[in-house]
Amino acid sequence: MAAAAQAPPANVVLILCDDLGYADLGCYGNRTIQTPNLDRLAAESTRFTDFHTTSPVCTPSRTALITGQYQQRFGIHHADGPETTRRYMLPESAITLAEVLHDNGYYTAHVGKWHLGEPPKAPHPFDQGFDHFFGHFGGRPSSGWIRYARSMNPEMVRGKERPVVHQGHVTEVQAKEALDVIDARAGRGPFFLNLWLNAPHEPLSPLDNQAKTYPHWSKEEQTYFQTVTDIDHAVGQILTKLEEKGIASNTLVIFTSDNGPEAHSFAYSRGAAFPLRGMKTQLWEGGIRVPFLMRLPARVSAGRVSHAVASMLDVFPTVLAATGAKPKTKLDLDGGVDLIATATRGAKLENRTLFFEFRSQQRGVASSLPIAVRKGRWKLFANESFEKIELYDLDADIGESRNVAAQQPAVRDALLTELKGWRKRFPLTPLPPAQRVETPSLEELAKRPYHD
Ligand SMILES: [Ca+2]
Repeated sequence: MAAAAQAPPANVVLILCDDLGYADLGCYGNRTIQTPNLDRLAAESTRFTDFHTTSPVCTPSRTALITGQYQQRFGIHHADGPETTRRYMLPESAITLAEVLHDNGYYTAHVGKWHLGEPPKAPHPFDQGFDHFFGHFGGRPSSGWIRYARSMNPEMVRGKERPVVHQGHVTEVQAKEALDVIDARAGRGPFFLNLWLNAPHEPLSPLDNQAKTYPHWSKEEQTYFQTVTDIDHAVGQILTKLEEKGIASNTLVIFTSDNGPEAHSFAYSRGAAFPLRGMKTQLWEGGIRVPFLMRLPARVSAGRVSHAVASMLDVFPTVLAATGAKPKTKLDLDGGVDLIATATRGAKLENRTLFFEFRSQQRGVASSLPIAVRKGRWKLFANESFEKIELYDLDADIGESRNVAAQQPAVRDALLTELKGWRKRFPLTPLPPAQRVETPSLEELAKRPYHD
């Protein structure tokens, strides 16, 4: 105990991918995409097989990660984006993980995609507890404007400066900044590096080496697979850097994704979620169950596979437990648990209840029912009036293909009662007004202020 008390607080490197599918990594069963560094990380980590985001799209899922609270508290129901007609932002009143760590003496850096609202209308990451910002505010690199987004030579914003074009692929650019942060901060007190990679979200660009790595696949598949392999390369560089700096043994590394894979009708998106049903924008498992690796040598079991029913809501309390950071005021978290204690004990958390909601339609993609509840092996879906009900037994039917609501009335009614209780706590709120915003010209964008 004395040694533990003297150990410096753990650093935190949190790597969040964008739209990375449940089955996109070798360590999650993909037999094509090469991810040797992530497979090694998995062998040194506890690997979760049943980890869920709170939403099948970016902004709500990221909100839950950074606040430990359901996104419904902030009225966030969909991805923020000027061209999706509705705007969402994380208000300054939210207490973020970065704020708590900052208050406990951590240097806090955000690198990569933010997507919690675009300044100046939304709070800047500096107002959400970060000391350092390098990335893009919208859903895609460059500005939030889809027309100008690109993954090669992307524009990035540093602090409150205007965006600047950086040479190279967006993953390389973001990884380089992450390495620079580690170089600058290692040995100077604890740090929190929040690396939210844009990849493998669109826009994807064909990459130089893809045909060599994946010779027998279509151009679209090659592009997507190489994009994931490049994420793997970036993670390998970061792990090596932690070792070189002598801080790997005292750094919590988390690797996950914000939601399931994009529909294959989108350009180069070829993500996989097998054996799960569904994808991004759907509440079937493929939209919300994602890879989750957690490494903290000496405190997290290496090589363990955890089947715990885990959630993005758990990240906040897990990081607090790993770092010993204490919030200034009592936090009002939404049922998240410390996964280090859980993973180490091997508990399955079968009695906890997780809730999911996604009410928007995506063009060309089927919709699941809009609200769902998960408890142990069971998952129940409902529509907003609770007239349509589906119940799936995930232990027997991981592909959610057989609705057993009629065969399991007791389970159905118990979960329906829980779902109604949650709905009462987080009432159905109207979506923000739809806006049609004209895409500005590049000249107009160049004049756009990035700070007040
Ligand atoms: Ca996403």
